[in-house]
Amino acid sequence: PPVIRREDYRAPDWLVPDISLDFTLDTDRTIVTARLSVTRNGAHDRPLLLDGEALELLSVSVDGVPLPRDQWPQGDAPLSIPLPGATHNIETIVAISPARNSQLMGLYASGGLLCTQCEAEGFRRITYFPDRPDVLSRYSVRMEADKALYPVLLSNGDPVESGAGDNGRHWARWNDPFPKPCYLFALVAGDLACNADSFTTMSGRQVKLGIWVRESDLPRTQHAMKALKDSMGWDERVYGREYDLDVFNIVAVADFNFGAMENKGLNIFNSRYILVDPETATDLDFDAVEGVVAHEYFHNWSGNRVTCRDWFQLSLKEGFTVYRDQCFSADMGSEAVKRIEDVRTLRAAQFPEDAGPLAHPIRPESYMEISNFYTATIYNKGAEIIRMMATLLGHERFRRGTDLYFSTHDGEAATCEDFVKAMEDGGGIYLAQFRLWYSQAGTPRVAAVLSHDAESQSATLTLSQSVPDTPGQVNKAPMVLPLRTALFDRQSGKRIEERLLVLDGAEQSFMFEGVRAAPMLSINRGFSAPVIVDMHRSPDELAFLAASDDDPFARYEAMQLLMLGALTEAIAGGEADNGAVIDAVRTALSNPALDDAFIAEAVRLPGEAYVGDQMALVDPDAIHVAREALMGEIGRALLPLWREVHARTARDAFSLAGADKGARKLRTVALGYIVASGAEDGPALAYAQYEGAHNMTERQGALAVLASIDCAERSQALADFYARYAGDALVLDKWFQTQALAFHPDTVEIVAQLGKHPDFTLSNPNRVRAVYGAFGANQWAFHSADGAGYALMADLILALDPVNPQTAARMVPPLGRHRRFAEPRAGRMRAALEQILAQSGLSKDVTEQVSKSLA
Ligand code: B3K
Ligand code: ZN
Repeated sequence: PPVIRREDYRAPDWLVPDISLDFTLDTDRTIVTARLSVTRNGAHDRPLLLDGEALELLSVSVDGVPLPRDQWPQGDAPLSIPLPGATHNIETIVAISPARNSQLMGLYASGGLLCTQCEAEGFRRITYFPDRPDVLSRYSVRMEADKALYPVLLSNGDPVESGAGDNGRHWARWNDPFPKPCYLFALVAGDLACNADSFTTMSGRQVKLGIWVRESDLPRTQHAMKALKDSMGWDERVYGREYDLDVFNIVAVADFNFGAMENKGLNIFNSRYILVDPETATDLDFDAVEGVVAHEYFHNWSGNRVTCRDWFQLSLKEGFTVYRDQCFSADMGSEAVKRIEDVRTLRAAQFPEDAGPLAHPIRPESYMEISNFYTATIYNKGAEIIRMMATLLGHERFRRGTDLYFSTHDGEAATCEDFVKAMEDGGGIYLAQFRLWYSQAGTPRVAAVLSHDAESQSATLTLSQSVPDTPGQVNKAPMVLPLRTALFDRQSGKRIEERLLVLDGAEQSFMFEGVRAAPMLSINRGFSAPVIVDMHRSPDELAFLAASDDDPFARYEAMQLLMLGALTEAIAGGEADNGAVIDAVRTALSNPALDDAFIAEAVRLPGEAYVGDQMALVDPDAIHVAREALMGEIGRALLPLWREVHARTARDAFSLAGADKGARKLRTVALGYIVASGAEDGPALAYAQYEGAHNMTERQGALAVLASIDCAERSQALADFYARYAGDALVLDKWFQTQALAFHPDTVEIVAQLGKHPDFTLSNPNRVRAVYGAFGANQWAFHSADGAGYALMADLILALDPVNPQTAARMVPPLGRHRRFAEPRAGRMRAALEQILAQSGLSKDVTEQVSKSLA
């Protein structure tokens, strides 16, 4: 496939200030008439180029004159029209088939609905158009459909007119006054019920809010509605951003490639990020709904009002919007726990990406298929880059920067450079070197050495940084790393000083005065920079920080390091000091000053994949054995305490209050330790939690614990769960996912069977992710030494590619980590990749991911 390069960007030759779209909707054959007013952009004599894909062209005319057929494009080639004047009117009529659109890009059918997904390049599957984000148009949309099948007709902007037609058909017209790129176009037609509400903006305007779902799902939309209203208020308070249309609609659909989509005034959501209630959704699901609703809403400013010039700038809207939704969720719940969760996600998804063959900077230089760049790097590392600017600037100056960014670029398609410039001009800071974060890939490593001089009563912290080589990038320059750092007195345990150190050279020393005795170091507090810190700290020191550091993230981090130390030692065959870990866990469990949610985070062992990331070469079996052993030991050593915690965290009734959510989280962690201890009543206790649960958090938590052990209760609970929730796709996803994530010795075989289950389908991305996405994240099972896991994944990718290439390509990265594993695994992973690449007719999505993974 051809490679698109950032340096090749050229402003569009033709602009399209206005477009009117007319849809005659039908699931098998929809007719789309598009009328474009086009204007020449600058002095040139190049033709108008309109992208199109999988379109059946029925007619095209220029200023009312039909274009001769010999000038029509072949296949998916663009429609090229030479034009003499400065402005022209183009009309095209095409036919498309929503029912046969299994890629879920463009206009497609999902559970009786017709809906769209256009980002990044799906609009070209609806009509001929310059499908690039820097062409902004005012849209006027008319839809006509069978009234019985599609009683509700929605599009962007405001509804303007509707009426009845012949033969049981009806129509509606919508106008969007805000010029927008075509990736923000949306349309929905279907039999939908509405949770209607309203919001009064800060200037006193009434906005009609609607969440549209199947009638039977209405009771599950309350949390999303609350999240929407909370987000609208938060963006006014924190960023001064007010909503700008009279209506804001959200539609939930079952088949969706991504989480959700921020189409102007008409967000379309994967139903899993809208539909929650305590019986069918976990607390994590509730939090995800809140976070994704906020994320899409926040895009109205960071993404829609100010959009991206080209797709290389994707992190401009995604990194910033993730940062915004992270801060929102922190404000709505526990800031400390939210930060821990976000860092865990970054380390689980982004650090491995940055260390592997698919590493790319947050502003990539090239791509074959842009869909492959909706990555943890663009999103989550992108958010960390914004967070660092906010840290360097402080709250007020950061706000001045964002105000300037929004006011300068409102209505424009902007670049990452525009954002950084606004931070400089508005915030009064010089970010020249900081810009390296946009161009250099790889996770920087910081080595820290702390020394103390008794005579001068000073401590010196020497920091050095290195940025690893990544594909196409070697010998990188030092970056700007804001490291929140504190020193603690060893005797009193008191904090001596906290400072924001900015490491911007290869090596620098920082002096602390008035330090009487050799202090303890707490560094990268709050995870102020997305880096890996290497330094030696004794188990004693870590135990102190785990118990007493006044930065909650640093406390969590010290605990993780303590546990990692014990695990690494055991994996290397040494005698680990598990006593220190056990003491630290006991201390955390018995500290009345800590809330349950934080305790649950602190006492959980690092995941197997994260342990693997610390090793030169990953040994999945040794990691699994060591981690299970440590978990068993902690379980046994503190068994009475775990039982007490498990009993103490039981609740008679359900509530979403933070304390109750924390209790539920800790309860299942405690259950895991009790079962790991080998206590005879472990499985029965787990089954009792499973059966007695009045909410999905505890029920699925118990199911997950049971899924990893061989016992009668395991099959009993799985069978019960399946029967209990038959017909509820979102809950059934949990049934699939829990088994694919389990530490059962037969997981590979179980996953193979799940892939043949009657409820498994390649046409629903949630289901594919529940089985194979989860399986790829299950290090021990996926990397089974015989290569059976790799073969299973390769077969899935090959089967899925012709159906849904975007989702197929997302399954490739776990196979690409072969450099991290020894033989025979490494060779077997490469063999699986080669087997995929040998397939003829492979999509460019999968081709790009596989060929880069093999390079
Ligand atoms: N902007 C969408 C991305 C969907 C594109 C999928 N290829 C979701 C989001 O980040 O809000
Ligand atoms: Zn987004």
